[in-house]
Amino acid sequence: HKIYQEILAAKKNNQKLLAILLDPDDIKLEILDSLISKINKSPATHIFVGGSLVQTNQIDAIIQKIKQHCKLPILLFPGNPSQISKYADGILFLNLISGRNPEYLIEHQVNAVPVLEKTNLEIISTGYILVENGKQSAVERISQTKPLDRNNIDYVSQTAKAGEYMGNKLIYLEAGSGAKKPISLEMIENTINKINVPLIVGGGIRTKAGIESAYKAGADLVVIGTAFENNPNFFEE
Ligand code: 1GP
Repeated sequence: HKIYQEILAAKKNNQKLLAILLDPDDIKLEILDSLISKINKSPATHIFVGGSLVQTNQIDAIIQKIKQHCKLPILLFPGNPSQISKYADGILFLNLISGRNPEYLIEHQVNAVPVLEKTNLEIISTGYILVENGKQSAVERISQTKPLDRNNIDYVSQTAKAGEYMGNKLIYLEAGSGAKKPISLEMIENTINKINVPLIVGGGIRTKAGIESAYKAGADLVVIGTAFENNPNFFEE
């Protein structure tokens, strides 16, 4: 349980974590080397690999290549069991607890077991909460679930707490990739005050100031996908 223990230790020491999310569909293998060198120069502490709908069969190749040149832990962030790669270090074993679709609450998870048994991945149970952000997200479309109301912050933190009670080791507040509005600071504060497990926040965070304010509000780990994808110099500027 090395990766999770490190996340817990960071939380204890008030050391903030940053994940760069790479969507295998958007990555060309030819530019991966230059992306990896940007990641190595960035403040990132983790790499997440995945997306709601990954169509490529390049996940293994992409992860193997990252492993060769980068020491950061690689966590799968899968939309379904076909996105599991034994070459990663661990997997966010997601439960879409904002939704009411049994496929994303238990069915995919059951189907993932025989795949996971052929790997040594560290499995980290993660309560995944999709919050409405002003436009429909890929998660909403693919999972056929409704996001939670961004104005009902008590219901969001109540959902997070239920996830913790059910055994989730991490809670992930997700506005959706490319969200118009990121998770509000008030929602982050309200949630972190309620839960004891580390809190991941992502979706629609486009600036360094946005990252800093999410940390100040209580996020333990911030995820940056689109901003880095659109501009690999994001962390240098
Ligand atoms: C999406 O939370 C992640 O699952 C990251 O979102 O692409 O908007 O950074 P962005």
